[in-house]
Amino acid sequence: MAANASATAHATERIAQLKSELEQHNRNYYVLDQPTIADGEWDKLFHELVALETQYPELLTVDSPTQRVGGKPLDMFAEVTHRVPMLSLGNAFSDADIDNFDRRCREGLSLTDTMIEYACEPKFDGLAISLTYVDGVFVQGATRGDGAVGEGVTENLKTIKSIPLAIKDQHKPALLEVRGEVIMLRKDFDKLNARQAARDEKLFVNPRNAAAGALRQLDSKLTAARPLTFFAYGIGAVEGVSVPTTHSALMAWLETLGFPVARQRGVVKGVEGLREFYQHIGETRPRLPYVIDGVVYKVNRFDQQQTLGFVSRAPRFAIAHKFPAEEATTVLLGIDVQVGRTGAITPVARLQPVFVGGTTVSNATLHNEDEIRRKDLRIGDTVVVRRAGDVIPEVAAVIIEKRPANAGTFVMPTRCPECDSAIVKLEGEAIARCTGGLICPAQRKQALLHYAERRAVDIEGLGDKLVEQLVDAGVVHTPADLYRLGLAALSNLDRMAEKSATNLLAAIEKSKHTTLAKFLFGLGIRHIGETTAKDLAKYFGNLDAIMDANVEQLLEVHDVGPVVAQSLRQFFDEPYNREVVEQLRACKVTWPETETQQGRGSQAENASNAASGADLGVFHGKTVVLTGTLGAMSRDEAKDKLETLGAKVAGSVSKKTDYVVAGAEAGSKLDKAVELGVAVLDEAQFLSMLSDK
Ligand code: D41
Repeated sequence: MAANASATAHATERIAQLKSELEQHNRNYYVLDQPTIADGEWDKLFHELVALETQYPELLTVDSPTQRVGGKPLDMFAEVTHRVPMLSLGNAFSDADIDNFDRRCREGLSLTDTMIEYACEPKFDGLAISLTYVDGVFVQGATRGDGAVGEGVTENLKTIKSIPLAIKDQHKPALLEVRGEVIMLRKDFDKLNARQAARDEKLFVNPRNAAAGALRQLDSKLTAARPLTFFAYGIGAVEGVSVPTTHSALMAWLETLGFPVARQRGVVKGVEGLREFYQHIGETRPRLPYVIDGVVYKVNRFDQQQTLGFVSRAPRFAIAHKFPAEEATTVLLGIDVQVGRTGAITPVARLQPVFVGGTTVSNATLHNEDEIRRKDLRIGDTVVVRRAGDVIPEVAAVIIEKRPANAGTFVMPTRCPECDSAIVKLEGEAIARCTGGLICPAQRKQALLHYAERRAVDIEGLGDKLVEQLVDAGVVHTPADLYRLGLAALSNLDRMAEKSATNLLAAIEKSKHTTLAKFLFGLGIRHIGETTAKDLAKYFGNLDAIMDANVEQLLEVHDVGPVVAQSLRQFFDEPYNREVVEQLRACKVTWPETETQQGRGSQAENASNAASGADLGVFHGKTVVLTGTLGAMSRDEAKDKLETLGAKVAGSVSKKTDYVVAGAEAGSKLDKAVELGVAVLDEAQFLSMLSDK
């Protein structure tokens, strides 16, 4: 027994030593950016610790570095009420806004001649969180949520190596809440996207989205696989320790406790000082290791902060000074057109590659012909390209003075660049379309992707890169060809491992069992969205009845108007389309069918909904929230448009929101959307969805 006790004592000591060494190395690497040990050495120490903790499970503690790897997946995040609410920050966009801020602060503090001392720091573009330490040990982490209640993401936060699991101090406070932002460093973001690309998976638009997605995983092992970083900017509740009396001293103190804080901090006096700081950070911004969207100014002295207090949820003593959307000038090399699933032709600017807003931009959408005319774009022009946060790059303006004498005008092609079919523009429509239908390879690719969508027959793993290869290699022309694929054909493709090929074939096989509504939706008939497909399936019960119905019969269906009925008729009158349907049936794509309900008088229940029925599109039946300023239309116009399309326009973002349309200077609703994982559309995406019904 004595030998046992001494072995345990020895293990206890060694575990403590390993924990402290490993956490110090973590800090050196992730916080100080100065690694002092080779990766292999670190692994050795780590595995020694794992072995000891396995042998002596009673010695395992929550603050052990072995607890950073992610644990069991959760069913949902718990609600966490913040002990001290997490406030929001007001925004300033101009010098005048800053003058006003400083004046209000001076008035609030009755200082007429003295300059206020401000602490200045970068504004990280990430997700605000709160970390709770009890007796120096990290016990709970939560998102900001609405400021009062957030989501418990403790397990996910533990995987972030720059977040200390235990406070590095002799006098550990009984309670300390540390507030800050979770972000992804640019280099980690680039690596992550390179990995996504290599796996043929979707790329993240920006570090903020990548970080938000990672933090919202219910399975912390998935968070652990994404490289996140944390920076502290404040505190919440504190007990059992006296805190410094200024913000700058607080930051220095947090740093000694082991928390990462921004290096680019400053203490300045008066508006002039604020302006200089803003200018300086603005200049260094492109070289910073992280994305920032502005700077934050805080009255440095806590007693003065207290005097100033709050207006609603925002402190009077602090403000975020936002940077304008990043802009760069480049040359418009040409204008190509892109063909969408329904043949919509979108002009795309080909640009001399330019680094702006965190990425290299070589294309920008031009929406439609009218937009090009409105902006007076000529090929060869020097243009201003703008990219703010998440949004698709856009051509903001032309620098007319730099226009070369031989600048060319854009002429909408009359034939599709992909299939040479005629391009037509109907009266009153802004969008020109390729008339090639499924003969057009571009439309065919989109049609295949649409057929494979989750809301359609759902073929998991059939993404755009794969479809591109399959169509270009001439292996797949129609959805039916998917069911004729074998291992041999797939293994000839780039980057297709046998395992993924087998998985894909299994997913294709599985998709053979579907429903009539999903199948019908999957055919990608113009104007036939998910809801209309369901209504048609319910009304007619079987496919033949739908294919053979005349316009009058189709008009009997709930929400089907003349445009939808015409579109269905046109589709099924095309022998090629019928042929594809027959091939799919021959490939044993099946669904439960019922006898036709036609004429059984099921219309009564639908009568009240028999709106125009035309133009059913992506927004039909969806809940949409508008925020920020749109360039192309007023908010009321956008609301009208959406409502005409059958969407509900709501005033606040919740889990039930389908889309948030974020215009310029979108604020807390956008934050909320990101927090809840609601799809966010920028103006360009919104406009393109409005026109591509
Ligand atoms: O870097 C940031 N995003 C940042 C956010 C920062 N440097 N300081 C901040 N300070 C505050 C107060 C003054 C209210 C403590 C903040 C935020 N708040 C904040 N982040 C998200 C909402 C509020």
